[in-house]
Amino acid sequence: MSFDNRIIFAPATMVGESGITVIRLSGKDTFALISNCLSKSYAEFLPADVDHYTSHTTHHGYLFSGADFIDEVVVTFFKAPNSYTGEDVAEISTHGGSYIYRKVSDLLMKLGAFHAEPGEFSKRAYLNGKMDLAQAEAVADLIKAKTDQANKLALQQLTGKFSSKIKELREDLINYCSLLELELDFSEEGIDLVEKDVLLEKVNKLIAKFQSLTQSYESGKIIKNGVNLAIIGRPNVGKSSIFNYFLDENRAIVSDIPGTTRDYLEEPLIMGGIQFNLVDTAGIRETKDVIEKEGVRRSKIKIEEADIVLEVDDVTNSDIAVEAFSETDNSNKTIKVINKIDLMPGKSNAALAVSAKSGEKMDVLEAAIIAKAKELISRNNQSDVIITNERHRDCLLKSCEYLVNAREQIQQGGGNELISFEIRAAMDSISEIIGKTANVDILNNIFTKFCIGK
Ligand SMILES: Nc1nc2c(ncn2[C@@H]2O[C@H](COP(=O)(O)OP(=O)(O)OP(=O)(O)O)[C@@H](O)[C@H]2O)c(=O)[nH]1
Ligand SMILES: [Mg+2]
Repeated sequence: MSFDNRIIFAPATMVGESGITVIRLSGKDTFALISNCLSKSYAEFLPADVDHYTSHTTHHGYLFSGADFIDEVVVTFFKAPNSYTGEDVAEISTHGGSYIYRKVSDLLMKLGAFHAEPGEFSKRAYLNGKMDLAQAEAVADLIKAKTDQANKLALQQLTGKFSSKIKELREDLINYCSLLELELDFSEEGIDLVEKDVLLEKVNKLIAKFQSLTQSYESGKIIKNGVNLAIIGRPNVGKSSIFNYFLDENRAIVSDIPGTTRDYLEEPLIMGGIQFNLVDTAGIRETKDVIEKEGVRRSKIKIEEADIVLEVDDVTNSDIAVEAFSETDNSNKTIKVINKIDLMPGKSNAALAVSAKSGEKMDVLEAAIIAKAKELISRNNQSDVIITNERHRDCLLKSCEYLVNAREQIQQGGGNELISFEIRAAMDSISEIIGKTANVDILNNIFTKFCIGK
């Protein structure tokens, strides 16, 4: 049996105690398979004539494995090509519960269906031309989106706005190649179809467009994956207390013993509609303790990886307090904050002096963090379309390199073959984004990251 003819199935909803579980099947002969186990009668197995059901209709019935009654179900049919995968698709809604799912799964396998691989439904949708590769990737992003912004970007990509932009750029490149190659055919007649000055200007404009799209990834990745916010500082200043305050739970151990946090802790958090990955780190100090030393080393890595660093100090340490108050610098990624202001209320005039214990001014700190995150997101966002996918960014970078080579060729008076070679390579690279030139490895790499059932 060839891969394409296999009937695949997977739960489309979470399996467990719930109202219903939806099990999706896709592939040629899906309807015949269903008719082998769907009965209109509860009392005995009377096969349903599913071949006569019309597409996009829902039918009540009883699922049997031979004489064994499994569950009362509702089945929805989608006939090829008007389905998610472009193949015949059926969705069986059973009662929720893992036992029922196991029984249905055993039955479907007995009837010749196979468990779907992660992302296999979307892969089939792509291979059957129901969506391009960037749109298929957006399906996974949409499922994972945790904020309004991430959701909007995934929807933009899913509905093809991003793909249209890529196709537009690709069309431009195809036109330039065609003209250059056509001119070669007329080289003996000395006909000039492409004015090199005009081409140079067009290539320059394209390079600028590619660069602005590539840069938008800096914003896109933050919107999609969250802002990495690391809380750092010396031992005992209240980093874990601030961490717990924002999470609204006692996630990290807090004690008055310096060096309490050994390894870093990481938790997701949404503030001001922005997703953050909040990291509590070990207090940084010189130490002979091997475990604490390792904690400090890991803290330093987290500082490197952070988009925003919250540098905490203790108000009772007056030297540090003065230094920190004067160095609130909004141009870099650090926000300096003084904690334990409840111990020295006189210092509370400073903008970022807080108390994680009493909650005083913690709202001001939250607002400062959100403002910095917003600034980060808008900083690299000059394009009308935002890249959220590293693979797309890499394809654009590669494509841009070829365009830079093409520009050099034009400037140095290179022949049409050389210029057109570079432009064609640039075109192939951006074509990979929407999957026009994607190979099997690229596809596998993309779809194996999907969840089962999508
Ligand atoms: N008075 C007061 N005490 C605080 C405040 N925040 C934290 N503390 C206390 O300071 C001590 C240290 O707090 P932690 O949150 O464990 O400090 P830390 O920076 O994570 O310390 P390490 O993990 O050892 O680096 C604990 O006794 C806390 O109760 C505050 O705002 N006011
Ligand atoms: Mg700590």
